Amino acid sequence: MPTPSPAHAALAAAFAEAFGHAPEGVWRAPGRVNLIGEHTDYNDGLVLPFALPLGVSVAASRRDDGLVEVRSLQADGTVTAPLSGAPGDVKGWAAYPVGMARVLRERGVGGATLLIDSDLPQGAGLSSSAALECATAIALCDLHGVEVPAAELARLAQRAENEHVGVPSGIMDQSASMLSTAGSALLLDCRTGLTSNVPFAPQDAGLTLMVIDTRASHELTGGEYAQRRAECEKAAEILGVPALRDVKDLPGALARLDDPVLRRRVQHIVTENHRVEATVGLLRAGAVAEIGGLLLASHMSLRDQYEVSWTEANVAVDEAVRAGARGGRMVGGGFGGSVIVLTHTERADRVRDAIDAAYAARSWTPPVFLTETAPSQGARRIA
Ligand code: GAF
Repeated sequence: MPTPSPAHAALAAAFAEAFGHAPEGVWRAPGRVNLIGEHTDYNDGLVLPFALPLGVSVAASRRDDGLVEVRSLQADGTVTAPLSGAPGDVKGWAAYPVGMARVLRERGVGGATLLIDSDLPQGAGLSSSAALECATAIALCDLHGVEVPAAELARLAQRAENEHVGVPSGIMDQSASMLSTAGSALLLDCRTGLTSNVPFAPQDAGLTLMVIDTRASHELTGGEYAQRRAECEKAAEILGVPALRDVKDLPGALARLDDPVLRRRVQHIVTENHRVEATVGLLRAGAVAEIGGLLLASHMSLRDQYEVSWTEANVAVDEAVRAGARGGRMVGGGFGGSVIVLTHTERADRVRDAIDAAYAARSWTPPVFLTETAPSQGARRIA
């Protein structure tokens, strides 16, 4: 059994105070940063995320009365819901853990009392939802002695989000949270489910990967995400392929699409899959600095072709490059959230100052530069 850290001991103590008995354990699942491969997951394509040290912890105890009871240190009130309930009867943040418990019920997993704590910034596009689902999933499975392989738990967590929260998200975030390994990014083929670890240690090459919360809040429930997904499905249907991953002749495909919006979406998805492959090739060759140009190309494609970037992200990336960074891009679903910037470590202060100054000149809420960004381990029991 791992030794509890002070934060986890405090969560266990808060659980005991809230519910009158000690939890049976504490479980934790991380948020993620996607190095490259954006919006490719629901097109059966390639993604390359890594897990952050930041995440969601869950202190929990088993219950056998067909109920799940959830409380969060970041929210008011307690939600108690039947495992047999229907999608939509629980709203807000509680829909994620309750939805997870309901999906797991099909595997013979019962209920629990859960106290949740998160050190992920809210609305920063770093997958706090997936972390919450995955931490809940491993806690419930452990408590009820049900073994489900991690890749399958990721799929069940995706289903919980799709069916019980109503967000048609792909498989990337839950896979990153469940399957990541410290020191590596996770190459995931979203069609086959095959994964491999790609060592990612920019500091060994004198580089820093900055993760910057642009303070423009991100929401997947807004409808734009679902619209992008529908556009991709429509383009694939017109082109007669199972998914845009299968488009091999890009000019030929573009010539067959009359709608300029669909042409732009296809352009992004097809080229983004190639950028993931190129990034993996460079990382495996030990040429970390060279991925900067690919990050930048991804950003421009998400900005101009996929049209999911936002003003603060564009300014942050532009300023970073002007200040000498190797590259950078928006990460996640878009319309708010975080950017990453790859820079030589000796230039990191200059890059940071340039972004801060650009924000100040526009009177924007200052960005937050995350300090804990090392590629970390996926979901696990911690106490
Ligand atoms: C969000 C979704 F949840 C992921 O599945 C993925 O599509 C991502 O946006 C874009 O790459 O994080």
